[in-house]
Amino acid sequence: MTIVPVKDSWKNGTLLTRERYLDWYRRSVEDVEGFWREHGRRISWIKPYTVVKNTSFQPGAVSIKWFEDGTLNLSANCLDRHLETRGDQTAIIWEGDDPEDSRRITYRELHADVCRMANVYKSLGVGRGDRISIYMPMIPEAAVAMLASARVGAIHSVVFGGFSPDALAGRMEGSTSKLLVTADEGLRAGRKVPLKANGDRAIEISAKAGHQVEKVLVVRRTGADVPMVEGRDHWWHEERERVSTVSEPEEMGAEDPLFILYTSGSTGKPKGVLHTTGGYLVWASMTHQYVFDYREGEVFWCTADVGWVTGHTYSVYGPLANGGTTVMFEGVPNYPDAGRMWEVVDKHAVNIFYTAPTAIRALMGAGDGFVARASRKSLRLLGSVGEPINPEAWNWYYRTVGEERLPIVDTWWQTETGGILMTPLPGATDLKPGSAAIPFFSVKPELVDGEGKTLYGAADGNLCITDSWPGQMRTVYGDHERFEQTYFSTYPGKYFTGDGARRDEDGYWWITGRVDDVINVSGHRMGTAEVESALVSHPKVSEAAVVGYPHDVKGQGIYCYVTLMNGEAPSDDLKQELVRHVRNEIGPIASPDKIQWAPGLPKTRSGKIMRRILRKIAEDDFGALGDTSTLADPAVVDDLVENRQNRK
Ligand code: 6R9
Repeated sequence: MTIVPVKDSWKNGTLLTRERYLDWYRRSVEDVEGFWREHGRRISWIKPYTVVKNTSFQPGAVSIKWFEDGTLNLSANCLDRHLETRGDQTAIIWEGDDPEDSRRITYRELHADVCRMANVYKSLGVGRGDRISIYMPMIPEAAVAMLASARVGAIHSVVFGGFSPDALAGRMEGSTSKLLVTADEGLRAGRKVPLKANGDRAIEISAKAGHQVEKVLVVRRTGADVPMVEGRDHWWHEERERVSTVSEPEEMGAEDPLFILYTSGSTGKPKGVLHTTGGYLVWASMTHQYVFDYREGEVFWCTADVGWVTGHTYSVYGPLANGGTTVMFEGVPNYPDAGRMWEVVDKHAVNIFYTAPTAIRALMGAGDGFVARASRKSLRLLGSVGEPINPEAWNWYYRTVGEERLPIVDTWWQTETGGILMTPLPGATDLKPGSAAIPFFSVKPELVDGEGKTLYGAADGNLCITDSWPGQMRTVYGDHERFEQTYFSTYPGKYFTGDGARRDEDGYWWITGRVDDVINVSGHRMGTAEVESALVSHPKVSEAAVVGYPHDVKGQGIYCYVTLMNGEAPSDDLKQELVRHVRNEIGPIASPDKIQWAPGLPKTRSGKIMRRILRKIAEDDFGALGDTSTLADPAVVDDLVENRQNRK
């Protein structure tokens, strides 16, 4: 296996040398409180904390609190405290979908707009503790809406603009949002996305389910003529003129909720992951600085949409907390063509570029010519996140994009973890393609086998984390029991990540992928249960089972086994109708890649679908179906295998 040793140029001027990492890591686990008592001060507190850590992973008593008696305001940390030293520095570089469209916003301007939006929120009757759903394109106003929410002490729930009205409705109901912030339309690859219309529809759906969203704030993006409901809907550009640019930030407790972000799990509806203010911000700012070795004045570009946790922590909060310059990109990697990313890198002199393997694979497929068209000379560091990166994609990223001069940080983390937990550190770690390398400060990973027995040395197993870190989620919004059940009951006393991992003989960590019923499609988490419930909500479908299968670009594709109602005839038209149906129910990211008609599904005698077998069939791995003797009707497997083979 190849190892890329740390280059001298990566060590040059780095904050974390190998010695310092080892020294700090040791202290961060041996004297957790002392370590964070010191590093918690990197952000500004209104009232300093005296208590650092108060956490328990014990089943029945899971409770996570960091810096609990401190008070602060997150937007003041990201804005106000920078005004004196860097008011005129660019905070956000916005790059529109159209290559002609871009904007630079200084800290002073961003601060003024956030204050205005905070004042608009207040005028709409929204404040401390209220929930705000944000359904926006990647425009600066999305960040403004988030920061303004934090400023008034509200709790935001950002919903990815690619989600359907149904999905948005479920999230607005789940969080009982009072306000929806949206735009007239979004713009992606030249195509318009009817955000306001979707929002209207979602509000109707929620109202039927008994939840009334009271107000809608609409940002004008494309200028489309969208209907406005008198008394309920307000234009941001009009309200903005009526309010002042002064807004006192609310003094919040460290453990006051900051945001809810819905994410897919192995069962049931998406969970509202809740993050609070103090610990999250410390973690966001600390990881952003050290993992990316972020240096004063650098331009940082995380390509993630703010609809995902990566967009929260590394497009908005981490870089702004550190007084950095962050790029927000509205478009997609292959529009107008596959050279767009590298063009943007040159255009805005990007120093750090952080993206997902799925994008890397797609661009790799488009050929090296697009990369060569740009100089990329500003780049100093590359990052990867969202799914395991295969060695081929890693090597292309390293050789072709980075010309073997840039380190790659392959960062492993989750919505639940708030920020990066495992990663190489550019000036300290030799790189192994595909390995997330080593744990960040205070992160204590552990491998356990199926019975929960701890594995030592080089081993393969289920990845747990045995103690808390400041950025950890605090609860599932409104359902603490589900929080304990999902993360702390499988291996009592440990946080179970849902991922499998391997630790090699050098102590490097390799994430092998989800071991639960979550699939990772283009770096986005999708619960197989969600897609199944969308499929069975179609009148012609009686049953469905969904599994992931290897996909060249997306990492995993969505493979659906569908049993039709008695008397319904399978057809290609019906397959297309089902694809459309799932897109309407959830959104385009949940589009089934393959549908296979299944006269029956392999089930145990107790009625449990044996997904293990379905995964093997989807992977064309018929030799490894394993024991089918516990099935209620082993013959269904033969049927499925035969259908699968005939399809070719
Ligand atoms: C940040 C984010 C989390 C799941 C996680 C894992 C996978 C993320 C990874 C990775 C291998 C990496 N994942 N980063 N797998 N290597 N560097 O992606 O959050 O959307 O919640 O997904 O993504 O399976 O459990 P989220």
